[in-house]
Amino acid sequence: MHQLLHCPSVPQLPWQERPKDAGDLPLWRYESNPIIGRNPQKGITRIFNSAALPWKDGFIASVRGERTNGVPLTYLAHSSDGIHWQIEENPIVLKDKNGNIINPRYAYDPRLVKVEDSFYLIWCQDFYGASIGMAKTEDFVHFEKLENPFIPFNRNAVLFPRKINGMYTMLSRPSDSGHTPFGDIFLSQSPDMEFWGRHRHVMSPSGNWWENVKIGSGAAPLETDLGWLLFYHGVTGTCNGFIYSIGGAILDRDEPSRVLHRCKTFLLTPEKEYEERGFVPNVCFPCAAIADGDTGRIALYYGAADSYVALAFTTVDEVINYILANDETSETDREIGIR
Ligand code: BMA
Repeated sequence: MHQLLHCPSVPQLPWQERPKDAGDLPLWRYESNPIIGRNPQKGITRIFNSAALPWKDGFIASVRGERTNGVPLTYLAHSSDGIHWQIEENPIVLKDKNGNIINPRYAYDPRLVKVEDSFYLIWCQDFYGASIGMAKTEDFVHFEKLENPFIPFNRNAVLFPRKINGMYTMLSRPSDSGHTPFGDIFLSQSPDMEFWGRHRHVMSPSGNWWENVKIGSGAAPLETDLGWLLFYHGVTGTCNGFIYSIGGAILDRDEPSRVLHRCKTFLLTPEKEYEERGFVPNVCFPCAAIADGDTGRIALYYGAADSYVALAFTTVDEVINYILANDETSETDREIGIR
């Protein structure tokens, strides 16, 4: 049996047993998906690509709210069961160290990660071009905007939930200014969450067709006995545009730029109406995986068709066994990633 490490109990984790007709893949969908539908609140037309964490007796989420003027901003949302969400009326307000409000012009694909005793919000924002923005909070009331970790263009940043070899560690995906037709996952480290360096290559798109155009980190990695379990998105191109599926890999615990195992098939691909049809069709975009240290259950939150939030389930044992049974790494996966 594979185990989660350093993982708290989350008895309130949403859960449904695997249905008999779930097929071969290790993730199965929540039967009442999507959990956040269209026009969820005044001024917001769609919520998708959003991240959740356990908070007090329930959950808190940073959600991507696509507003009626077309500009995405990040909102907080609250839930007691991880399924039904109350979205705050106004977007998150960020302040710099001196207390000045410093809100981004746009903010999308937020991730939320607890590292030590603080919560970090990470998103894509304008920094004279799309790049990564970061803020820190202890109470979800006051958010301190941190220095931007990277120069443009960059997207899909997630933090590891603890320091590795004494360093804060982040995955990200350097990109271009548009709908980037390439992209590898890289790793960077920082002693203080301000200065980022010691960059390493982690993984590139593989030769497998479902992820042959670009890849990007999805959920913050979960620590297991075998390594860091990473859910990521893998993209392929068709005559009708990109298709986003969910992939899985296991990174070395002490040297996470080394990919130890990588699944050659997707773990989930668009096939339900809410995934295939929407503002951008055929998108499953994972942003958060919440695990329960007691049972090994995992709830994965993903954006569907740039229109909805959906939920899928697995267990640490089931998903790792599936990745191992379909393991295929390349030389650039296995190496440390420095040239
Ligand atoms: C990516 C990001 C995501 C989006 C995806 C599919 O480039 O912009 O926010 O879900 O495209 O449209």
